[in-house]
This record gives sequence, C-alpha cells and structure tokens, in this order.
Amino acid sequence: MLIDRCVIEVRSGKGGDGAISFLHDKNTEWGGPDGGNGGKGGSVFLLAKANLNTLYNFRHSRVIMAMDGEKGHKQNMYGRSAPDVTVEVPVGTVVSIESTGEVLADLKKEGDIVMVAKGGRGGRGNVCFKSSRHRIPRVAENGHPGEKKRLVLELKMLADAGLIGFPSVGKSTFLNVVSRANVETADYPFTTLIPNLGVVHLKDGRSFVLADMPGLIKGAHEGKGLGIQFLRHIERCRVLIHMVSMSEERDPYQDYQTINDELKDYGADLEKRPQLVVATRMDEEGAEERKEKFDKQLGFKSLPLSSLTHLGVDPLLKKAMDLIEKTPEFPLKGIVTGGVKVYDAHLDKQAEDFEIVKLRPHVWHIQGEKVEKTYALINITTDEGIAKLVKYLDKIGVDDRLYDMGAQDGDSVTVGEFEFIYTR
Ligand SMILES: Nc1nc2c(ncn2[C@@H]2O[C@H](COP(=O)(O)OP(=O)(O)OP(=O)(O)O)[C@@H](O)[C@H]2O)c(=O)[nH]1
Ligand SMILES: [Mg+2]
Repeated sequence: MLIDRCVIEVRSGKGGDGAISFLHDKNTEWGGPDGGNGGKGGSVFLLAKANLNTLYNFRHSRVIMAMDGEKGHKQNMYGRSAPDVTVEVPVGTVVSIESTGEVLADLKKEGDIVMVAKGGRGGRGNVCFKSSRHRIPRVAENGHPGEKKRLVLELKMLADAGLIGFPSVGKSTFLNVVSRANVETADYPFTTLIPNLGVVHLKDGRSFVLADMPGLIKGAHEGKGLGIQFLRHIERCRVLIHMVSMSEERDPYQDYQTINDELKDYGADLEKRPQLVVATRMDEEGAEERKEKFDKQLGFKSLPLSSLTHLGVDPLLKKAMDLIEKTPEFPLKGIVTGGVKVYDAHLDKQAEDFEIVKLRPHVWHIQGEKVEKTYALINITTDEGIAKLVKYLDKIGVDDRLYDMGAQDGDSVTVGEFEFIYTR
C-alpha cells in the first residue's frame, strides 16, 4: 500500500476582544454599557475530495491559518467574525495529531469534513454584563485564543488493479512503463519485496491505481516465497492482471494454473476476481509460438505485451480500465466506511459539577453547591470581581453546556444576582 504522508500545522484565529464602552449622546450624558462583542476567530477544516489523489500540494504550504476575529465596537456593535478556512484533501486521508498519534478523522468519502482547529470565541463586551448591584461594569472579556496543532496527514491509496504472476515475468517493469512509480526491476526472482503502487493515466483522461505485487510461487498460500502475505493488499482490487511470461525458461500454462490454485487456496475468493491474462515478454525469441500454444490451452486469447517495445501496452490499459469501471468495489471485511468525526477541542476541558436550568424560554440559571460557593466569595460590585466570575464560569465550561442545551445568542443567563448575555 502506497502511503503518502505529510506534516502540516493548522492555526485557528483568536476571537476578537469584547469592547468596554458607555452610551453617551446628546440626550444621555452618562448611559449604560454599550461595548459590543468581539468576532469569532476563523476555524480550520479539512474536506475530502474525490478528484484529488495525492498530498503533494502540502509540500509547499504546510501552515494553514485562519484569521483572528475583530474587536467589538462601541454602540453595541459586534466585531466581524473571521472566515473559516477549508482545505481540500484526497478521499482516504487519515488525520492524526503528530505528538500523540491520536486519530482525529478518517475522511473516507467525498464531502467528509473535520474541524481540526477551532476558532476562538469572541469576548463579550460590557453590554453583556449587568448586575443589580453594579449597573455599569467596566468589564469585557478578551477573545478566546485560537488553537495551534501539528497534524500528520496520511493517504493510503487502494489499488484498482493488481499485477500478479510468478517472479520475473515483468510486473514491475510494466508498472514503470505505465506510471511514474520507478521501482526496482532485475533479472532475479523476488526483486520486489513489498507492493508498489502507481497511478496510471490513460490517453483518454481516465486513470486508475495499479499495484505491483511480489512474485508468487507454488505453496505461496502456505507462506512460501514472499507474495501471499501481501495479497491482502489486493483483496480490494477490482481487477487482477495476471502476467504469464512467454520467455523460454517457463511453461506458461502450468504457471498460470499454479497461480490460480494459489489464489483459490488463499481463501478470500481472489480466484473469482475479474482477471486479464497477459502474455509478457513477447519480444523474446519463440514467444509467438509459445503464446499460440498457451492460448489454445487457455481456450481464449491472452493479451500480448512487451514492456520493452511497448507492444500491447495501450490496449491492455484500456481493457483494464473498462473492466475496473464495470466491476463494483470489493469491501475489505471489518472496515467501516463513511462517517464524519468533528473534533471539538472544547471537549478537552475539565468539567465541574454544576447544573443549568431553563427558567423560561431564553432565560437560564446556573446552580450547584460549588458554583454558588465560588459566587459567594466574589465581590460582584467591583469590575475585578465580575471579571473573575466570568473567567471562572468560562473555565468550568458553562458556555459549552449552554450550547449543548440549545441556548441561543442573546439569551439571558444568571448565577446568583449576576446576569450575563449568552453569545456563541
Ligand atoms: N525482453 C523483455 N524483458 C523484460 C520485459 N519485461 C521485463 N523484462 C525483464 O525481466 C526481468 C524481470 O522483470 P521485473 O519487472 O523485475 O519482474 P517482476 O515480475 O517484477 O519480478 P519479481 O519482482 O521478482 O516478482 C528484468 O530483467 C526485466 O528487464 C519485456 O517485456 N521484455
Ligand atoms: Mg517486481
């Protein structure tokens, strides 16, 4: 399995700070608070797209940043929220955190999306804070910080077609001719030790992923040679390209049967996969005659190929492509596909014991022994006191709980005699 891997850094924007300001116009010389909220910082998302098939683009742009939210303004004007940044990645990209290896998402289908860095919430302006004992607070929240993470993106490419056959029949040479895989080839058995993949682009614009497997030999299903342990990589291949050498050292038909027996004995129904039988090394002496005899034994015509002279390359690719398009995918057992995981950084917060009750529509009340005790210790007639209380409520996760309970922008929330306005 070919693994394309890269490390990127994602940074979400900080929320804008809330404003401290007081209403004053011609008629009111000294009015109530009117400092608006800061805007939300931009978040960073990764979105799976089927038309991409490599992570190559990330080699040049490794840092993905969303902007900060704007500060709040006077006259109860909100700061502008920064736009979210959505970056497209190929379908099949697995996203994990570099330092811990924790997998955040496995983007398996077109349209799967994951938030990888959450934008900071804008700070509340002083218009949000009222208390019966302290009517004009000079308190505003700072915007919440953005997040910064280093992520590993991995793309595991699954092959559409797999090359199988005895060692030295020319599997790797063919892969090199039709793709940019550039794998080692040599005139001794088991040159290929692990499967290689290449992307094949046809002249008509279509493309498929081709896997070159280590050679198989008799007894492979019992572990002889190398190849069989890798056959699980082609369990998902829609089409098998079975290569049989027409060079004089071998008996083509016997080789062909041996490989098919091994596929059957492997036990994953690989023998039932659509197969293209290809006669390779057709440029060699006597190949024509051997192919003729081979085709008679087969009862159908094998496809002629020479990777040296390029004879038969294009017709073979076209046949393989057509067959791939006609054949449904074979799902690997035990692999669940689909699903979107949206990673929410706020879940990391430590939860503390408190309860939120809905008193009536748009009015919420926070209660609980610990919260009430803390509240009692804070002097909310001072700005410092209010700032401290607001920070505390934020730390214990009041906002997230309100969000989960369905609170809406502008709802009123009380704790003791203190009231603030909920903003998302
Ligand atoms: N004359 C001729 N030689 C070829 C052709 N294709 C491959 N060869 C030669 O055959 C030898 C084996 O080729 P590979 O592509 O390494 O064979 P393989 O099937 O990948 O072999 P393993 O990796 O060992 O399973 C190399 O020396 C190639 O140069 C061909 O079309 N014509
Ligand atoms: Mg090889």
